[in-house]
Amino acid sequence: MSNLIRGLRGLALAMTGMAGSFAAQAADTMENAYWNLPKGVTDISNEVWHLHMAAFWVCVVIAIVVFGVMFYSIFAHRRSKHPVPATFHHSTTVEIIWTIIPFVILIGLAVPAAGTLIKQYDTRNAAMTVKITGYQWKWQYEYVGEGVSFFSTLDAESNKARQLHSGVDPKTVPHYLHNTDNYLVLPVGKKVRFLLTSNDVIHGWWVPDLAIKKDAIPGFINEMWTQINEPGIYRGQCTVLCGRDHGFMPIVVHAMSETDYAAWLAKQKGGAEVAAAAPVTTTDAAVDAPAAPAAEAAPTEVAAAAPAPAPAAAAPAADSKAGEKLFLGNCAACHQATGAGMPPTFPALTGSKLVAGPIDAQITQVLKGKNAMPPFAHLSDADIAAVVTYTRNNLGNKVGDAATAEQVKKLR
Ligand code: HEC
Ligand SMILES: [Cu+2]
Repeated sequence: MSNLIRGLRGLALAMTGMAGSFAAQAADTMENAYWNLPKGVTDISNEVWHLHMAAFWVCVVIAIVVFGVMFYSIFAHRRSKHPVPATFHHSTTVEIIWTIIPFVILIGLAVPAAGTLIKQYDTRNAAMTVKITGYQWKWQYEYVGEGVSFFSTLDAESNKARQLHSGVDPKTVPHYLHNTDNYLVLPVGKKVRFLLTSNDVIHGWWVPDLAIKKDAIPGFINEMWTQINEPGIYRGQCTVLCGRDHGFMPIVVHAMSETDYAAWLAKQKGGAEVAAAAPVTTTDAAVDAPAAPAAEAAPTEVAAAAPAPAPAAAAPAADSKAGEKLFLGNCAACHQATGAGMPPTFPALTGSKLVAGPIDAQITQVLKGKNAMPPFAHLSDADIAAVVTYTRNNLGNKVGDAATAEQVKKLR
């Protein structure tokens, strides 16, 4: 007898143990599954994840109950068993019950969801602000009040692999279409406010690990915020169909410790100051200067304000790395990395009459755009000069002259 009890108790223990470990395993799978919403790295993203799971399990239970009753009824009351249907109708009690239960479920989901939503919208007391501007097809990040600003475009490797007949297997490219040239660097443990807008069409800024997703709308400024708990690299992308290259404007956030962030910021500022102080004419020189690694990332105002006398000193930098980078980031999507273009819509720059002709005409076209070519006025004078110089002395062209930042400034 006591043996039987002991045996039963053992069995019961084993069963609860199994159920417990199964539940733990299921919970673990849900947390780490690539197909589920990621739990993310902020308090808000954790709250969002738990809300999502709560709603999911409520749906699972409702589905089991509703389909259970339905299938049971279909089977148990089939016509072969009950040829004469029952004639009852209308039950006030049942109607009240099936109104109250969903009402309670909805309130039960809405109350915590509203709490999280209110927190998500509370952008007060932020330690810093980053202005994000969407462009076709890149993002600009401005560290408000810091004088640091830069563009973030698809990384060169992904960009190369995505070209038609590139011969590069995208599977060999790390983080294919999910990598950028410049990361948005943020400190962990600090509340960061974002001001989100767009320069052309509606874009959407989305980083799942931060549980942030909002539209960037021209003429409007949307606000959002985050406070990242763990250092790391978090990837996202534009989520609003924003034109032909919508799929090629990823987002990469690099969260680092406060001290690392401070060092990074100081470096960016140092670079900008060097660029502003350097008495250079050709942007190639400014951007290529080893002392100014962040010159491309320098805010437009700083670059434009650079004292730049001595125009004659400009030498065509035929192998300008900065010009090449700008070309790959801004122009290669249409004109191809080789300059071959995609005729008839996107003309070749190799052997182009405009490129071989007067430099002012080419600068103007890059500034103002023409037909299907968008304007690039958002680039700094220095950057436009660099990219124009690049096209005139590379891609099979040998014009031999160089554009200067002042020329660009005059033609704006
Ligand atoms: C979205 C596609 C697109 C991008 C990006 C683009 N262009 Fe163009 N580009 C065009 C189109 C389309 C034309 C032809 C315009 C026309 O004449 O109707 C053109 C024409 C040109 C021409 C004149 C070619 C000729 O012989 O007619 C030059 C030079 C040029 N682009 C330079 C650039 C530079 C420099 C950049 C990067 C800063 C750039 N383009 C980015 C689409 C683009
Ligand atoms: Cu977009």
